[in-house]
Amino acid sequence: MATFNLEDYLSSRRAAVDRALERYVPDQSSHSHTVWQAMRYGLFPGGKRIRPILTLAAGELFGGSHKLLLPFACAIEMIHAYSLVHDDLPALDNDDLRRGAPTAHRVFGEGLAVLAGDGLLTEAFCLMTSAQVARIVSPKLLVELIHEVAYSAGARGLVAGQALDLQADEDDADLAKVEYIHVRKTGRLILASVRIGARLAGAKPADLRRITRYGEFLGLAFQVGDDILDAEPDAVSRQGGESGGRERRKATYPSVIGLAQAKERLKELLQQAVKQLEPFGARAKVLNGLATYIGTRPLQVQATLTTEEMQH
Ligand code: GRG
Repeated sequence: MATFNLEDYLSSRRAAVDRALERYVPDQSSHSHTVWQAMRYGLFPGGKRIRPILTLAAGELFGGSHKLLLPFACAIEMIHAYSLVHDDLPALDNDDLRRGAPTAHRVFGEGLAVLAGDGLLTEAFCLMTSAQVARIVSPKLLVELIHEVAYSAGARGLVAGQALDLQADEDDADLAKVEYIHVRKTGRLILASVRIGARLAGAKPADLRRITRYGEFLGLAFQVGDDILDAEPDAVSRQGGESGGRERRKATYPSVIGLAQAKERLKELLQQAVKQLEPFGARAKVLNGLATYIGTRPLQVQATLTTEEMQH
């Protein structure tokens, strides 16, 4: 049997996501819609594409096809891209750089950056409700999935987390509050990415519960890892060098429990995530590998960290 190579998997799925995004958010320059250029600027070149890859990986585990999974995977990535474009705005993080390039508002101006974010968010819902999706997903499931995405992205998820983060100050930030913010700001969309893939592919209730717990641990781990990277900007280089506004972000794991404890917590969360996958055995190698991938940079360990190592 061929050995599984996570890097190969990631690059093939990234390419599939990029090809699909090119179709879903085409270059509309013939219509001279500057807003489409600004939307595409927020989407291409992408970052890690971790959320759509999670949707594909969770769906593949239960036999879902890319035809079924890609529209939702890409819609979630479009929502993620919108959140970054808006987060970089002067009113929020006021960042000049994103992924090593000038932020959207630096290139297109603030007004168009706001509209590009709005466009990406609403186009995501156009995509999920498109005729091509409605042909292959039952109406009941479709409504439930769209509700889940909206719930995760909206004022009970991403938007709530971001608002609380904006208001948090160092003096009243404790662990419970930080976790509350992280679960919403970052965790909910990652959880939705995993669950939507599994649900589209018809995962049974017991399996969906396991996948849900995996997604919850992974989503929180992702943000704890991001906090650690922020606290150690020199130790592991952040691609892109964005940093503006980060001084203002006080509600982080390292700021409330210290860097060493934050790393311990990250390890625990990843162990818990991986543990949920045990009943799936080797079939879950991709989701296992993705947990390793997410934990690797912040923990400064090699990409060869094995599932067993994470469990001990
Ligand atoms: C504006 C509603 C609204 C929300 C903004 C995205 C966000 C919420 C804030 C950005 C700052 C931050 C620390 C977000 C947490 C989520 C996070 C780590 C985003 C970066 O995700 P990656 O690493 O980015 O997947 P790439 O570049 O790989 O796509």
